[in-house]
Amino acid sequence: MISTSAVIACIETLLVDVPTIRPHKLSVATMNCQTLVLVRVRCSDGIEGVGEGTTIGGLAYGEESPESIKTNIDTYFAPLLKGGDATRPGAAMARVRKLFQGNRFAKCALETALFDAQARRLGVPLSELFGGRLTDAVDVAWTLASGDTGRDIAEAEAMLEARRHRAFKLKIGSRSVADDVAHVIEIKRALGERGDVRIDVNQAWTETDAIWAGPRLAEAGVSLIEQPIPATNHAGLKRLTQLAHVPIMADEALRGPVDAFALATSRAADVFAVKIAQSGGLQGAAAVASIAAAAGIDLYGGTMLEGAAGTMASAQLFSTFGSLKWGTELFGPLLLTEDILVEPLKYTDFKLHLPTEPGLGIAFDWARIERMRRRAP
Ligand code: MUC
Ligand code: MG
Repeated sequence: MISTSAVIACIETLLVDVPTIRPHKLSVATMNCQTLVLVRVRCSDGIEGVGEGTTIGGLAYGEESPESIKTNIDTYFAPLLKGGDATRPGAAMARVRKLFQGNRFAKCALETALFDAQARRLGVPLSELFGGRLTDAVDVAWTLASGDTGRDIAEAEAMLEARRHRAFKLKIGSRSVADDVAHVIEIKRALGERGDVRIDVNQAWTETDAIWAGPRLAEAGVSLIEQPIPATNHAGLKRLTQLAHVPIMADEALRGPVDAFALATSRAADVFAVKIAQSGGLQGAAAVASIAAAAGIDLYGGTMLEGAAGTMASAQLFSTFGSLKWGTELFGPLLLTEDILVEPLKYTDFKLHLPTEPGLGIAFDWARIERMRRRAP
């Protein structure tokens, strides 16, 4: 019997700035720090839920910043939901979506916290509210993004040795196409069959850049090309997909079910990088996955380099997908110098292991988070 007696008592948002273990270079930004946006929902029955709405490089990657996520939850979403039924996260989010446009990351953070609380209330892992998990562990790729070929090779070797990762995504797009392709080929040559090498261009190429690079990357054994050209150029993505040199993955072009439907209808990608934040939350990401499955498009479990909360929320959902052919990149917490959990997430044998405890299944070290959180100026 579902309890109907709990109401949402309080919604708190926190910004937590955490340095990265090394500079993380994308074509759009170099990250030396990640700002986690945590949402804490407290309910009248004493149950709490936590969500995360983290993005990359302030406003460099998307149209929401950590500060806008916090402000819009505090100013608009929280007052709407306070005092409402905590046992119906779907209904609460339907109200939010009806009244407020956009803000997918903010909605994802809030939705995750509400579902985490409800799953804890019911005593089941979050995955069980989304159809039930098919697996207790998901494959995890690592991103090589130091900007230095030798350092990237050494980093990949260390990951293989530690049995932590064997799939590597290389961030390129900030140098000339020829230099970037040479960098990728050198890394793939060094790793050989021991490492699966993929690239993420973060929209930096023109279509002709991508046409030039495709056969060279195929020849070198690169397995996947992620978002080579601007997100809005669906027709170009489709043309590159049809060239069929290396499978093409949509990332920034995929901002939820509507984009997924459009991309699937025109078969503009071979693979979808499904992200809970980009999809506007867990329900949106589940819909993206269903559209991909219906269209015969492969799935990859993406990240916005979230900390433990967003990473585990993603893992809980991805564990329910019928097929996750390209694994995930849920390594966000490993890129950070500080942990915010009582017990860190478990990464072994190239996988992230899912807990079996209720909700997200993780315990936050609130005293530590309180010390680390950003204070108002
Ligand atoms: C992206 O574009 O995929 C995911 C992994 C990583 O290194 O960057 C992110 C964003
Ligand atoms: Mg990407």
